[in-house]
Amino acid sequence: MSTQNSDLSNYDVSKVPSGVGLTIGLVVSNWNEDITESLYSGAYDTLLNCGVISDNIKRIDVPGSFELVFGSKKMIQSGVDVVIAIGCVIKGETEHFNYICQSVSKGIIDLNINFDIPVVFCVLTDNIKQQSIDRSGGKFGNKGVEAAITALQLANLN
Ligand code: DLZ
Repeated sequence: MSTQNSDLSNYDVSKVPSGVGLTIGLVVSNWNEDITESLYSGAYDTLLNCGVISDNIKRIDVPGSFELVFGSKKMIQSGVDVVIAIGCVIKGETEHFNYICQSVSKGIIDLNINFDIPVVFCVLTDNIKQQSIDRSGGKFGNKGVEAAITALQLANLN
């Protein structure tokens, strides 16, 4: 779904399920770190705003998006209520982009099928860096904010 010309990160906190009492795991890829840190901040601030306490927001760092699946599995096993996998893959000159994007999306689907703890996909898959900037606190909002809201909705299902 395209986010062109829209900022989907404005939310009404009264319509988001409360985060009070929840423990949330954020798994952060260090590739394109400036982008993933902005996504992390967007998610973290949103969780706080929706009632999650800072002590209940856990963080694991992984080297790149390919490792988000393993990091998310470890986070699930640590006993959190929901996981957000944060990454940014930017297309280069080779096929690497396709392999990483397919691996991480398929891996996160597998985790969602095999565990009862939801894992939210907060991975930007962009052609150029400007598209990532626009979606990590720029003109198209912050996908970290949207991922945090999705996480609270999924935790509420459980
Ligand atoms: C190797 C690689 C490349 C080329 N590009 C990215 C990228 O744009 N975003 C990202 O998150 N990670 C990238 N990586 C690193 C891989 O995800 C992974 O960390 C390595 O292949 C080691 O398994």
